[in-house]
Amino acid sequence: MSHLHCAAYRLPLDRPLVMGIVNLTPDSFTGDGLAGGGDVVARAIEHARAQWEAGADILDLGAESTRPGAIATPLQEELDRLLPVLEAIAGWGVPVSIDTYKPEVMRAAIAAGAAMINDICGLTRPGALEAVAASDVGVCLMHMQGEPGTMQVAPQYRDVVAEVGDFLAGRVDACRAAGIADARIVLDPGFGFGKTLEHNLALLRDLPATSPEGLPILAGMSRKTMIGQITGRPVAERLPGSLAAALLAADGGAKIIRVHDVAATRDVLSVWQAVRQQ
Ligand code: 8Y4
Repeated sequence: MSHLHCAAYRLPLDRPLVMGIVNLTPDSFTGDGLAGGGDVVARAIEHARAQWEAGADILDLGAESTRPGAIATPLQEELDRLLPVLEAIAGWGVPVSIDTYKPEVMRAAIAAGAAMINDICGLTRPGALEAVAASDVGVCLMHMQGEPGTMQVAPQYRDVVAEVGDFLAGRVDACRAAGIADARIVLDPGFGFGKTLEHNLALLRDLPATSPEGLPILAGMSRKTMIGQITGRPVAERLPGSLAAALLAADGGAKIIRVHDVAATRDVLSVWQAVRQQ
Protein backbone atom coordinates (compact mmCIF):
# COMPACT_ATOMS: atom_id res chain seq x y z
CA MET A 1 0.00 0.00 0.00
CA SER A 2 1.34 3.44 -0.88
CA HIS A 3 1.62 6.35 1.50
CA LEU A 4 1.80 10.10 1.11
CA HIS A 5 4.86 11.54 2.84
CA CYS A 6 4.05 14.72 4.73
CA ALA A 7 6.85 15.70 7.11
CA ALA A 8 6.49 13.40 10.18
CA TYR A 9 3.26 11.86 8.80
CA ARG A 10 2.72 8.89 6.47
CA LEU A 11 -0.83 9.04 5.20
CA PRO A 12 -2.18 5.70 3.94
CA LEU A 13 -3.73 5.92 0.48
CA ASP A 14 -5.73 2.68 0.53
CA ARG A 15 -8.97 4.61 1.16
CA PRO A 16 -10.01 8.17 0.26
CA LEU A 17 -8.89 10.68 2.89
CA VAL A 18 -10.91 13.69 3.98
CA MET A 19 -9.26 17.12 4.08
CA GLY A 20 -11.28 19.43 6.35
CA ILE A 21 -11.37 23.08 5.35
CA VAL A 22 -10.49 25.59 8.07
CA ASN A 23 -11.19 29.04 6.65
CA LEU A 24 -9.32 31.97 8.25
CA THR A 25 -10.47 34.59 5.75
CA PRO A 26 -12.65 37.45 6.97
CA ASP A 27 -15.24 37.02 4.20
CA SER A 28 -18.35 35.00 4.91
CA PHE A 29 -18.91 33.78 1.35
CA THR A 30 -18.83 30.11 2.27
CA GLY A 31 -20.91 30.60 5.39
CA ASP A 32 -18.03 29.61 7.67
CA GLY A 33 -15.74 32.60 7.22
CA LEU A 34 -14.74 34.50 10.28
CA ALA A 35 -16.72 37.68 9.71
CA GLY A 36 -18.64 38.92 12.69
CA GLY A 37 -15.84 39.83 15.09
CA GLY A 38 -14.99 38.10 18.33
CA ASP A 39 -11.74 36.23 18.96
CA VAL A 40 -10.90 35.13 15.43
CA VAL A 41 -8.00 32.93 16.52
CA ALA A 42 -10.03 31.15 19.19
CA ARG A 43 -12.93 30.57 16.79
CA ALA A 44 -10.62 29.21 14.11
CA ILE A 45 -9.01 26.82 16.60
CA GLU A 46 -12.49 25.67 17.66
CA HIS A 47 -13.43 25.07 14.03
CA ALA A 48 -10.21 23.13 13.47
CA ARG A 49 -10.98 21.02 16.56
CA ALA A 50 -14.51 20.34 15.30
CA GLN A 51 -13.22 19.34 11.84
CA TRP A 52 -10.67 17.00 13.43
CA GLU A 53 -13.24 15.45 15.81
CA ALA A 54 -15.58 14.95 12.84
CA GLY A 55 -12.91 12.69 11.37
CA ALA A 56 -10.75 14.85 9.12
CA ASP A 57 -7.52 13.12 8.09
CA ILE A 58 -5.90 16.46 7.22
CA LEU A 59 -6.83 20.04 8.10
CA ASP A 60 -6.39 22.67 5.38
CA LEU A 61 -5.78 26.15 6.80
CA GLY A 62 -6.26 29.04 4.42
CA ALA A 63 -5.94 32.74 5.19
CA GLU A 64 -6.14 34.16 1.69
CA SER A 65 -9.47 34.38 -0.08
CA THR A 66 -9.15 32.83 -3.54
CA ARG A 67 -12.81 32.93 -4.50
CA PRO A 68 -13.52 34.37 -7.95
CA GLY A 69 -13.04 38.14 -7.92
CA ALA A 70 -11.13 38.23 -4.63
CA ILE A 71 -8.18 40.59 -4.26
CA ALA A 72 -4.80 39.41 -2.93
CA THR A 73 -4.16 39.42 0.82
CA PRO A 74 -1.00 41.25 2.00
CA LEU A 75 1.79 38.91 3.18
CA GLN A 76 1.88 40.14 6.78
CA GLU A 77 -1.89 39.83 7.14
CA GLU A 78 -1.79 36.25 5.86
CA LEU A 79 1.00 35.36 8.33
CA ASP A 80 -0.79 37.09 11.22
CA ARG A 81 -3.96 35.08 10.57
CA LEU A 82 -2.27 31.72 9.96
CA LEU A 83 0.58 31.38 12.42
CA PRO A 84 -1.30 31.66 15.75
CA VAL A 85 -3.78 29.02 14.61
CA LEU A 86 -1.11 26.74 13.11
CA GLU A 87 1.02 26.99 16.27
CA ALA A 88 -2.00 26.01 18.37
CA ILE A 89 -2.97 22.94 16.34
CA ALA A 90 0.37 21.63 15.00
CA GLY A 91 0.89 19.61 18.21
CA TRP A 92 -2.49 17.84 18.14
CA GLY A 93 -1.27 14.98 16.00
CA VAL A 94 -3.30 15.89 12.93
CA PRO A 95 -1.44 16.79 9.74
CA VAL A 96 -1.98 20.43 8.87
CA SER A 97 -1.95 21.64 5.27
CA ILE A 98 -1.42 25.32 4.50
CA ASP A 99 -3.28 26.80 1.56
CA THR A 100 -0.87 29.41 0.21
CA TYR A 101 1.05 30.29 -2.96
CA LYS A 102 3.48 32.66 -1.25
CA PRO A 103 6.97 31.24 -0.60
CA GLU A 104 7.44 33.40 2.51
CA VAL A 105 4.25 31.96 4.01
CA MET A 106 5.34 28.43 3.04
CA ARG A 107 8.68 28.81 4.85
CA ALA A 108 7.11 30.29 7.99
CA ALA A 109 4.39 27.62 8.04
CA ILE A 110 6.84 24.76 7.54
CA ALA A 111 8.96 26.12 10.41
CA ALA A 112 5.80 26.27 12.57
CA GLY A 113 4.93 22.60 11.94
CA ALA A 114 2.88 22.43 8.74
CA ALA A 115 2.84 18.94 7.20
CA MET A 116 1.68 19.92 3.70
CA ILE A 117 1.63 22.91 1.37
CA ASN A 118 -1.53 23.23 -0.71
CA ASP A 119 -0.61 25.57 -3.56
CA ILE A 120 -3.38 26.68 -5.95
CA CYS A 121 -0.57 27.95 -8.21
CA GLY A 122 1.25 24.59 -8.31
CA LEU A 123 4.55 26.03 -6.98
CA THR A 124 4.86 28.38 -9.96
CA ARG A 125 5.60 31.56 -7.97
CA PRO A 126 9.33 32.41 -7.74
CA GLY A 127 10.84 30.73 -4.68
CA ALA A 128 7.89 28.40 -4.01
CA LEU A 129 9.51 25.26 -5.42
CA GLU A 130 12.66 25.94 -3.40
CA ALA A 131 10.71 26.57 -0.18
CA VAL A 132 9.04 23.14 -0.42
CA ALA A 133 12.19 21.37 -1.67
CA ALA A 134 14.13 22.63 1.39
CA SER A 135 11.70 20.71 3.63
CA ASP A 136 10.06 17.29 3.96
CA VAL A 137 6.42 18.40 3.72
CA GLY A 138 3.88 17.03 1.27
CA VAL A 139 2.64 19.26 -1.52
CA CYS A 140 -0.59 19.58 -3.49
CA LEU A 141 -0.01 20.96 -6.98
CA MET A 142 -3.22 22.48 -8.31
CA HIS A 143 -4.08 23.65 -11.82
CA MET A 144 -5.55 27.11 -12.33
CA GLN A 145 -6.12 29.02 -15.56
CA GLY A 146 -5.50 32.74 -15.03
CA GLU A 147 -5.48 34.51 -11.66
CA PRO A 148 -8.13 34.42 -8.90
CA GLY A 149 -9.29 37.99 -9.69
CA THR A 150 -10.17 37.27 -13.32
CA MET A 151 -10.05 33.48 -13.82
CA GLN A 152 -13.82 33.07 -14.25
CA VAL A 153 -14.20 35.84 -16.86
CA ALA A 154 -13.74 33.64 -19.95
CA PRO A 155 -12.06 30.27 -19.30
CA GLN A 156 -11.03 28.60 -22.58
CA TYR A 157 -9.45 25.26 -23.46
CA ARG A 158 -8.85 23.24 -26.58
CA ASP A 159 -9.04 20.06 -24.44
CA VAL A 160 -9.41 20.79 -20.74
CA VAL A 161 -8.46 17.29 -19.54
CA ALA A 162 -5.32 17.13 -21.69
CA GLU A 163 -4.26 20.68 -20.84
CA VAL A 164 -4.70 20.20 -17.10
CA GLY A 165 -2.83 16.87 -17.34
CA ASP A 166 0.02 18.48 -19.30
CA PHE A 167 0.32 21.35 -16.83
CA LEU A 168 0.42 18.99 -13.84
CA ALA A 169 2.96 16.70 -15.56
CA GLY A 170 5.18 19.75 -16.10
CA ARG A 171 4.92 20.73 -12.44
CA VAL A 172 5.79 17.17 -11.38
CA ASP A 173 8.90 17.39 -13.57
CA ALA A 174 9.81 20.70 -11.92
CA CYS A 175 9.36 19.14 -8.47
CA ARG A 176 11.50 16.12 -9.38
CA ALA A 177 14.25 18.42 -10.72
CA ALA A 178 14.14 20.37 -7.44
CA GLY A 179 14.51 17.15 -5.42
CA ILE A 180 10.90 16.69 -4.25
CA ALA A 181 10.15 12.95 -4.17
CA ASP A 182 7.02 11.61 -5.89
CA ALA A 183 5.84 10.21 -2.53
CA ARG A 184 5.34 13.81 -1.34
CA ILE A 185 3.18 14.93 -4.28
CA VAL A 186 -0.59 15.16 -4.77
CA LEU A 187 -2.17 16.53 -7.98
CA ASP A 188 -5.39 18.51 -8.27
CA PRO A 189 -7.30 19.60 -11.41
CA GLY A 190 -8.52 22.71 -9.57
CA PHE A 191 -12.31 22.59 -9.88
CA GLY A 192 -13.67 26.11 -10.40
CA PHE A 193 -10.29 27.73 -10.95
CA GLY A 194 -10.63 29.17 -14.45
CA LYS A 195 -13.23 26.58 -15.53
CA THR A 196 -16.82 26.68 -16.73
CA LEU A 197 -19.32 24.08 -15.56
CA GLU A 198 -18.65 22.06 -18.72
CA HIS A 199 -14.90 22.13 -18.03
CA ASN A 200 -15.45 21.00 -14.43
CA LEU A 201 -17.72 18.15 -15.54
CA ALA A 202 -15.23 17.00 -18.18
CA LEU A 203 -12.52 16.87 -15.50
CA LEU A 204 -14.74 14.95 -13.07
CA ARG A 205 -15.70 12.44 -15.78
CA ASP A 206 -12.07 11.76 -16.62
CA LEU A 207 -10.28 12.34 -13.32
CA PRO A 208 -7.47 9.77 -13.75
CA ALA A 209 -6.41 11.41 -17.04
CA THR A 210 -5.62 14.61 -15.13
CA SER A 211 -2.87 12.71 -13.28
CA PRO A 212 -0.81 11.27 -16.15
CA GLU A 213 1.90 10.40 -13.63
CA GLY A 214 -0.53 8.21 -11.69
CA LEU A 215 0.12 10.29 -8.59
CA PRO A 216 -2.66 10.64 -6.02
CA ILE A 217 -5.43 13.10 -6.89
CA LEU A 218 -7.07 15.64 -4.57
CA ALA A 219 -10.53 16.89 -5.52
CA GLY A 220 -12.17 20.01 -4.10
CA MET A 221 -15.76 20.70 -5.11
CA SER A 222 -17.39 21.27 -1.71
CA ARG A 223 -20.13 23.96 -1.91
CA LYS A 224 -18.59 25.43 -5.07
CA THR A 225 -20.37 27.37 -7.81
CA MET A 226 -20.43 24.25 -10.02
CA ILE A 227 -22.68 22.57 -7.40
CA GLY A 228 -24.87 25.67 -7.40
CA GLN A 229 -25.08 25.66 -11.20
CA ILE A 230 -26.19 22.02 -11.24
CA THR A 231 -28.65 22.15 -8.33
CA GLY A 232 -29.81 25.76 -8.44
CA ARG A 233 -29.03 26.00 -4.71
CA PRO A 234 -27.37 28.86 -2.80
CA VAL A 235 -24.09 28.12 -1.03
CA ALA A 236 -25.75 27.23 2.31
CA GLU A 237 -27.83 24.48 0.62
CA ARG A 238 -25.14 22.69 -1.36
CA LEU A 239 -24.35 19.83 1.02
CA PRO A 240 -26.28 17.10 -0.86
CA GLY A 241 -24.77 18.14 -4.18
CA SER A 242 -21.32 18.32 -2.61
CA LEU A 243 -21.70 14.81 -1.20
CA ALA A 244 -22.63 13.46 -4.63
CA ALA A 245 -19.56 15.17 -6.07
CA ALA A 246 -17.37 13.68 -3.32
CA LEU A 247 -18.71 10.21 -4.10
CA LEU A 248 -18.08 10.63 -7.83
CA ALA A 249 -14.56 11.90 -7.14
CA ALA A 250 -13.82 8.88 -4.95
CA ASP A 251 -15.21 6.59 -7.61
CA GLY A 252 -13.00 8.34 -10.17
CA GLY A 253 -9.97 7.50 -8.06
CA ALA A 254 -9.46 10.66 -5.98
CA LYS A 255 -7.45 9.91 -2.85
CA ILE A 256 -8.10 13.14 -0.94
CA ILE A 257 -11.44 14.97 -0.86
CA ARG A 258 -11.32 18.60 0.34
CA VAL A 259 -14.56 19.52 2.10
CA HIS A 260 -16.36 21.83 4.51
CA ASP A 261 -18.62 19.03 5.85
CA VAL A 262 -16.30 16.37 7.21
CA ALA A 263 -18.67 14.03 9.09
CA ALA A 264 -21.19 13.77 6.25
CA THR A 265 -18.44 13.21 3.68
CA ARG A 266 -16.89 10.48 5.81
CA ASP A 267 -20.19 8.61 5.86
CA VAL A 268 -20.49 8.87 2.08
CA LEU A 269 -16.94 7.60 1.65
CA SER A 270 -17.57 4.74 4.08
CA VAL A 271 -20.46 3.59 1.88
CA TRP A 272 -18.27 3.95 -1.24
CA GLN A 273 -15.53 1.94 0.45
CA ALA A 274 -17.88 -0.83 1.58
CA VAL A 275 -19.07 -1.33 -2.00
CA ARG A 276 -15.87 -0.75 -3.95
CA GLN A 277 -13.09 -2.15 -1.73
CA GLN A 278 -13.16 -6.00 -1.62
C1 8Y4 B 1 -18.17 28.02 -1.88
C2 8Y4 B 1 -17.30 27.15 -1.29
C3 8Y4 B 1 -17.70 28.83 -2.87
C4 8Y4 B 1 -16.00 27.10 -1.67
C5 8Y4 B 1 -16.39 28.81 -3.24
C6 8Y4 B 1 -15.53 27.96 -2.62
C7 8Y4 B 1 -9.38 24.25 -3.76
C8 8Y4 B 1 -8.27 24.58 -2.96
C9 8Y4 B 1 -9.79 26.11 -2.77
C10 8Y4 B 1 -9.33 23.06 -4.53
C11 8Y4 B 1 -7.15 22.70 -3.59
C12 8Y4 B 1 -13.19 27.26 -2.59
C13 8Y4 B 1 -7.66 26.45 -1.45
C14 8Y4 B 1 -11.97 27.72 -3.24
N1 8Y4 B 1 -10.32 25.22 -3.61
N2 8Y4 B 1 -7.18 23.81 -2.86
N3 8Y4 B 1 -8.56 25.74 -2.35
N4 8Y4 B 1 -8.19 22.32 -4.40
N5 8Y4 B 1 -6.06 21.91 -3.54
N6 8Y4 B 1 -14.23 28.01 -3.01
O1 8Y4 B 1 -10.23 22.70 -5.29
O2 8Y4 B 1 -13.22 26.38 -1.78
S1 8Y4 B 1 -10.53 27.59 -2.23
